[in-house]
Amino acid sequence: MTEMRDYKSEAENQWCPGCPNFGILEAFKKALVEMDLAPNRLCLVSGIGQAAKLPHYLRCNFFNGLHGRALPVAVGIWTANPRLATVVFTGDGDCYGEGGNHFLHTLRRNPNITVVVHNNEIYALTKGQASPTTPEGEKRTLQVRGVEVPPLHMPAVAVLHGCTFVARGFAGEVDHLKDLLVTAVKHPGLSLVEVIQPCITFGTRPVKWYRDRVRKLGGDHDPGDRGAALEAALGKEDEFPIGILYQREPRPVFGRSFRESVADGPLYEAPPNGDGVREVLRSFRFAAASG
Ligand SMILES: Cc1ncc(C[n+]2csc(CCOP(=O)(O)OP(=O)(O)O)c2C)c(N)n1
Ligand SMILES: [Mg+2]
Repeated sequence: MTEMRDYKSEAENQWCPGCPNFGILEAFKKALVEMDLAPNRLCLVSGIGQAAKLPHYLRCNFFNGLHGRALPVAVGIWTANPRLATVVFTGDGDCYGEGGNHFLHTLRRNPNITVVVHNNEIYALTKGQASPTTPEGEKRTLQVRGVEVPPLHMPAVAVLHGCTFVARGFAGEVDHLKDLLVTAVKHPGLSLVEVIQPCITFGTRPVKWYRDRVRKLGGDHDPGDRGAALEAALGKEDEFPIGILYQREPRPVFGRSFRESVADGPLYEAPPNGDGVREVLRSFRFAAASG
């Protein structure tokens, strides 16, 4: 049985005391215990930012790479070993700004990974510049006259472009978020969980402001209805629907033709193909000799 202490990390936590990121970490730990997922069956991936520090605080496999580049690394890890549960922890800047191009193409590819986006509507690590989710008009350290462009609604983009599981959680609703994370990790194919994570140091609105405006989606919301999902994903200025926004039957995952012909499980288990390698090396020799 997996227990929370299996994941106990020695790293000193660098988040501000009281940061809602702790709620996300707590929800994920609870999800891991509920799924009975041992640390050696999990691989976390992140880029740069406060959100991207989350893998430091769990004792398990992880890869902490460059800003905005978590997704291609995660796709590579999952491709090499599809038996690992691969989960990305990323920020609104990391995933939708610097990594926005990777996000779009990951939607198309549909790898079996889970992407958790801590949305605090700013670049928090670098002290509060506007991110792609900062509300229009908001004054920020660089946008001193207010943000001039409208925010990106990536969960809506995900609904439109092939993601078959899209959810929104709130860092202040730990058990609700835990349930979303469990369902997301178990979902075959790409799953996106965007988490409202107010920044208590550089944010303009307190946690309570968000708490008063989150609304749990109820039985009247059909996650299979794309129109309803889009409406929930876009939300309203003063209301943030949380829960499973969109869920439909899984679709084929990236690299399936490779998997069918070469290796079903991890690459290290694939039988060595000596003849194939020799043939490739011979073709290089031939190319070098004739070039
Ligand atoms: C290529 C590159 N550009 C910019 C930076 C500086 N930088 C580090 S973190 C960050 C923003 C992080 O914002 P977000 O992903 O929303 O995470 P948060 O800190 O808000 O959790 C930026 C711009 C960097 N490290 N690398
Ligand atoms: Mg951020």
